[in-house]
Amino acid sequence: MHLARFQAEPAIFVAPGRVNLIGEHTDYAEGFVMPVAINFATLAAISPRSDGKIVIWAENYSEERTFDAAAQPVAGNHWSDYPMGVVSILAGEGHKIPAFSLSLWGDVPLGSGLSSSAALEVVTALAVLSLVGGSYPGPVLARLCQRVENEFVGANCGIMDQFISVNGKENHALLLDCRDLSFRLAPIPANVTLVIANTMVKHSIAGGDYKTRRAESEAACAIINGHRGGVPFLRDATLDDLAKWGHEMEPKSYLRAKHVITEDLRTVAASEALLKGDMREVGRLMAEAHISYSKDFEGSCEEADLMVDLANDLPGLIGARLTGGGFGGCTVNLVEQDQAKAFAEELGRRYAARTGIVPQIHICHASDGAHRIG
Ligand code: GAF
Repeated sequence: MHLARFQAEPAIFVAPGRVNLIGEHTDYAEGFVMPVAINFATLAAISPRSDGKIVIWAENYSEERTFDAAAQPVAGNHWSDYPMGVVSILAGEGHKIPAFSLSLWGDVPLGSGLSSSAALEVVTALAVLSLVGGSYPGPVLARLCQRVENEFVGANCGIMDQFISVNGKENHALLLDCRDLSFRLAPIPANVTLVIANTMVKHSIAGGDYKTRRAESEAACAIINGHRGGVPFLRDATLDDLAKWGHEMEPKSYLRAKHVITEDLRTVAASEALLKGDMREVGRLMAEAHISYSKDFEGSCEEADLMVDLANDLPGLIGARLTGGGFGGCTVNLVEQDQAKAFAEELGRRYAARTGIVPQIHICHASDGAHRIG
């Protein structure tokens, strides 16, 4: 398609979406997360131009946008904010941005909490860097793409989504320490499958709820820090701190902090269990994490709670929870491989019968992070 549209042979890159097994709303608190890159991805084809323009074609929207390569891009609440945000951040890092044609295509379902925007940022960054002859270590590239969200798009997200899109590994989950960006890979056993169930309730991190939850949890952290210092982030807080000073917090702040503090503990425990191949324990921790996300963090919604409940007694289930930024989107289910097809069909049938909404249910596997494919 790129060749036909732009009459130029492109370099082609891919960056995956992600599902998070456990560790929700802990990344911006410098805590732990355990995501997996999935086999839904965004592709970018890029070739140089000689007319001083940046022309971006988005196949999914059947839309083309043109920019002046020498001008400072401005956000416009449009899909092109993501690629142009990358251009802006890379220019700020001292790269001279050339004129180019970029074609984009993706199958990460939009607004479903599977990080379609992180995949778009990461794939664009790789494509543009290939033209300017630049490269960064994975964690640095992820940080640059996070800055696209924080500084250009205006979404106050953490590092998880960009990090896993860059650094994911086939058949593995990645335990990330969001403080120093060190990580460990834990193999997902060959007889275990990821079943991702889309509630079809749209998710967005640009909206107010994500921001409010983050602010509430940070307010609790400030109270603890005011007492004993050395707690700039909830990563540094303990349940003991909550017991001592929780009564000074707004009730909602207390609950948000309780979720984040316990979620960090669960995430580290889940990664150790996964490394030992103790899937029963991983599943138990996922179930606990969902309850905490729903009840304490109030980050779920009726449909996602229902999707988790409906999965709970299905044959083959290891663990189920709402994944990603929350308030809609997808649940992630770890399921024994030989049961996965029947599990997906029955879950879809049950959910449709209860809600009247036909969900999309995907049987997925852990994939490699972003790379060049052509
Ligand atoms: C969204 C954000 F982009 C992540 O940084 C993370 O905070 C997640 O929500 C919640 O765990 O995906």
